[in-house]
Amino acid sequence: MTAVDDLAVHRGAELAARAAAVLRGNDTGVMVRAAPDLYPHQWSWDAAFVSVGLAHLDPDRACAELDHLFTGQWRTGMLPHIVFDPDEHDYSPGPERWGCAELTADAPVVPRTSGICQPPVHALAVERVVTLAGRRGPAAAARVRAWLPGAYRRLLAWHRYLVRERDPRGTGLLTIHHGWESGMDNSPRWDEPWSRVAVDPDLPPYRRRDTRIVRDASQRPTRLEYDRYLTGVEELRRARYDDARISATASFLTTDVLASAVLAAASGALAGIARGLGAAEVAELEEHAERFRAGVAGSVDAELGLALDTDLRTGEPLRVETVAGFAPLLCGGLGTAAEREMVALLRSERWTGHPGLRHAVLPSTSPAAPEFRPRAYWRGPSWPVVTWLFVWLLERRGRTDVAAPLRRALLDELAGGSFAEYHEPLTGEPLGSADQSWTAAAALDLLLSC
Ligand code: 2M8
Repeated sequence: MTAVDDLAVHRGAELAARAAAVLRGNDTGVMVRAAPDLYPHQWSWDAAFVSVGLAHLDPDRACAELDHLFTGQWRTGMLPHIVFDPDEHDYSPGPERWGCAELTADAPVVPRTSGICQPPVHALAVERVVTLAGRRGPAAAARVRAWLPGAYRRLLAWHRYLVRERDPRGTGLLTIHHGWESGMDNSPRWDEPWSRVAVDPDLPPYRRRDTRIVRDASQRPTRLEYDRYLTGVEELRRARYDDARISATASFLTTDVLASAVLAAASGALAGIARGLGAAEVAELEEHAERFRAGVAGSVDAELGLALDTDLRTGEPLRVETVAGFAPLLCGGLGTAAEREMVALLRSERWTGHPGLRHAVLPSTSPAAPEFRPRAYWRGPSWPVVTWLFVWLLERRGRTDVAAPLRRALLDELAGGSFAEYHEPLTGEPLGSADQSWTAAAALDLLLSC
């Protein structure tokens, strides 16, 4: 090992130690907050990512994190996008605003939860927790193996909910009821459908926490955007969170290619877990994986070369160049030539090859697109967790050739050690919340899994 290698190893160890300290610092004892101040509760896909980070430190704590999320699971099988910390009252929209337990018997009374969901990365996380526990020795592996059957039943109910309620016609594409369900809150993917949502004239007043914590308003959604998001929540309340009623009445209703690709990959992971447990649902889960892979592959737009969401209220594709368009790379399903073209696009000047980028990671919107805004929430900045998801699932599919440069660039982006929620992609400036839990989890996984 040369002196330079030595230094790199030392810096990597230091960064991993700081990432571990972030997860410990955000741990309330029962859940890891998504971020220390901005997001003081447990978010669904954050918890899955966090469990992978935790599995590097303490696999039992990783399982407990997922178990806590499972306590919020609805009777329908839905995993809600937020499980609220009962001791934290200053977050909007909070549990009273969602009013789930008051409006439907499907929601748990304890803990309080939101009434929507997020991309189903959980089975992928569990697959990884099992692998990482295996590396920590026979005792840790045995404890996680003992935990696995219970987690499997929860995940099966979650996947069956998505397939049954969010793709009732078997198209291989998930429907979402609110932009927040995509996890990419005010991505320009959703501008068109939100533009048709008239703000409820009787919208109850609200006090935002985000703009008090992130003082630079340009980094957060605008007042009008937030009014529309909360109008969307009011509509879901009026439908009493009933999926069929929402499909019939909600103003915002779209497909989500990224969540669909995640479901395809996660169904493959869950089928593997089922096989290992000798469970009866292997064929069912493999069929889900196949159906959603095909749905995602079938959404690729010939002109843009990206997979597109569809506005289900107009039937029109949402023609915006966002990172979600690379969804087929997460789950496969394109033919060899089509995948080659998509990888070439990813490496091109419209994306990671853009000459202005500080790091060749994935920005949330193409820097060459008219919608690109480098500081605005989900409209241009790069989210470390998103690039990590691509690295992880590309490697899982054996595409290490595509993952390797992303992995290197992401480690460079993370080297500053602020564990920022997102970065200005042209300067690398950390933005949003510092010490974001899923960013720390990404750093731990990248540093400790090579
Ligand atoms: C962001 O979402 C919340 C609302 O749910 C927000 O904007 O206030 C998104 O980035 C979402 O994907 C993430 O799960 C959440 C917590 O990190 O923050």
